[in-house]
Amino acid sequence: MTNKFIPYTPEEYPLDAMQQRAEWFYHEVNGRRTLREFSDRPVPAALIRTLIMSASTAPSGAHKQPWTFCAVSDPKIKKAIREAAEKEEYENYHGRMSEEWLDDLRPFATDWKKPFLEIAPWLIIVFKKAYDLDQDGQKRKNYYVNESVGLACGVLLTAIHHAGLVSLTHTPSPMNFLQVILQRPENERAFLLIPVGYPAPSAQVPDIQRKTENQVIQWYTSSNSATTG
Ligand code: IYR
Repeated sequence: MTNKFIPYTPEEYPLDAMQQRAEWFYHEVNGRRTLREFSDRPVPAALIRTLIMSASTAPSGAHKQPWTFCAVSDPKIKKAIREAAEKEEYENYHGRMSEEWLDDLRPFATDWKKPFLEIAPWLIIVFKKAYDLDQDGQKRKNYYVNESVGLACGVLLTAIHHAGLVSLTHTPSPMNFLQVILQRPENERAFLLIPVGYPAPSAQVPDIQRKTENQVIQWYTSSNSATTG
């Protein structure tokens, strides 16, 4: 199928305005923190819809958008998810995780108990789709599914923070129970579970530092690259 091409002219800013916008954005995203203590204060579904639609703008392999976002506020479903997640996490913390892994997690004070799965007003469960089914029920392959869904989740977390809410990137493992509880079709696999809401009034976060630019950027410019040949 050939696609029609249309013009695309993004807004261009003078360089100083561009630098300022970049710095504002850095300041904003640098203020995002993963939170484990949520308030039960309600969040309107309309807001969740808009945040998810932002996530769904992410680039994806061959523009297949290989994702489904399940937005759960039903207390019965949240309870079922909590119970199933805690069952798996209990096993993780009592033998399935290595000592090194448990040591690495100690600063974050996590354990097998996941009360936030019932307290947060919304759970967004992101599913990846290895393939889609066309009208005739034939499998249509998706591409770079992990990369695509990972990008969409990054946009989602950024949109949640931009709106003034908090989230937790939760990875109960294994996650098959989510497919069962939410009755998802065979082509969908749970990717991330993201509680969303307001922070609990007393919420605290671990005092962590982010890596510096020297630790995360390697420059290869004409003034510093080693030349070959
Ligand atoms: N899935 C477990 C363990 C866990 C693993 C990592 I890596 C974290 O950054 C945090 C927790 C849990 O959710 O507790």
